[in-house]
Amino acid sequence: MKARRFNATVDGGLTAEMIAAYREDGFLLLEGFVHPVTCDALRERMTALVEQFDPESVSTIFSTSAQSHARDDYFRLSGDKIRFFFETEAFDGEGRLVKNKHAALNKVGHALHDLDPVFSAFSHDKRLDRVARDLGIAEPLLAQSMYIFKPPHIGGEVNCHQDSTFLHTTPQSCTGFWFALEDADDANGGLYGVPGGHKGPLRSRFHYDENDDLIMETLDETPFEPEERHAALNAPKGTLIILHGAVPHKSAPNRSARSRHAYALHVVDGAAVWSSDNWLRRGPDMPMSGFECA
Ligand SMILES: O=C(O)CCC(=O)C(=O)O
Repeated sequence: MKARRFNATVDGGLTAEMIAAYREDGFLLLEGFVHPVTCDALRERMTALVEQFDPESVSTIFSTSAQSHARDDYFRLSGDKIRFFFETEAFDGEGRLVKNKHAALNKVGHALHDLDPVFSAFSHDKRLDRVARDLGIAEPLLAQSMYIFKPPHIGGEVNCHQDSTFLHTTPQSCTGFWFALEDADDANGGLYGVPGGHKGPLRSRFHYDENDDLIMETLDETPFEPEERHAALNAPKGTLIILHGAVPHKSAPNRSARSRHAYALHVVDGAAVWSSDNWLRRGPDMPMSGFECA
């Protein structure tokens, strides 16, 4: 199944045709939204951050299953930090890294957009504000950022999900802004989405329960659409893919020799009510910012 695609406008604004496609499909592919030089600058910045990161500093967290509590905490407390997460296939049976750290990471999250000057400058962008408002988000707020590596050979699959499962508001408002920093296609673990799937129900919510444990609560038993309803969202470098929070999407494992770096921002509407039991927590000194205020 083929996905519709558009060329980004110069000022980032959305045409009536783009808005109609988004409303119908639940996603929107805008080719050429990010200049290739900017993609390279973000990749270089991440290379420098990974260079400064010492895997030994988290080796106890990732090395043994006995440390699963520490691993959970490392994730739970990452909402307002820059933390590094490895691919599961990056370790051998003894818990030792089998790859160079640059080729072993799954992602970095979840507050690059606040804490790193280069990612902050990229994320706080008038053009993105315009896009969000054109989509009807009254008060766009940046909830989280992720740099996703999908490294060669061991890049893990991302199972089919809806982003409002993880970042929930009432009414639902989560919207993903996913930037291809390299070509992403069906050979190196590109995205797939279900056209029109955002019109279906939200299947689950990932949130804290009354014991402060993270749980995946089923809201609706409707299964996700079968394989043949998933369109490949092939994205040349520089493409912005906007994902409605209810659209089922996934990405394949990367068994190819090419990496598939991407940067994703997830936005919620400040006019909606943030669910206080969401997994993502930020300190009182770090309120969410909009696209325009760095
Ligand atoms: O980059 C990927 O492989 C998955 C990204 C994704 O699912 C998301 O940003 O919501």
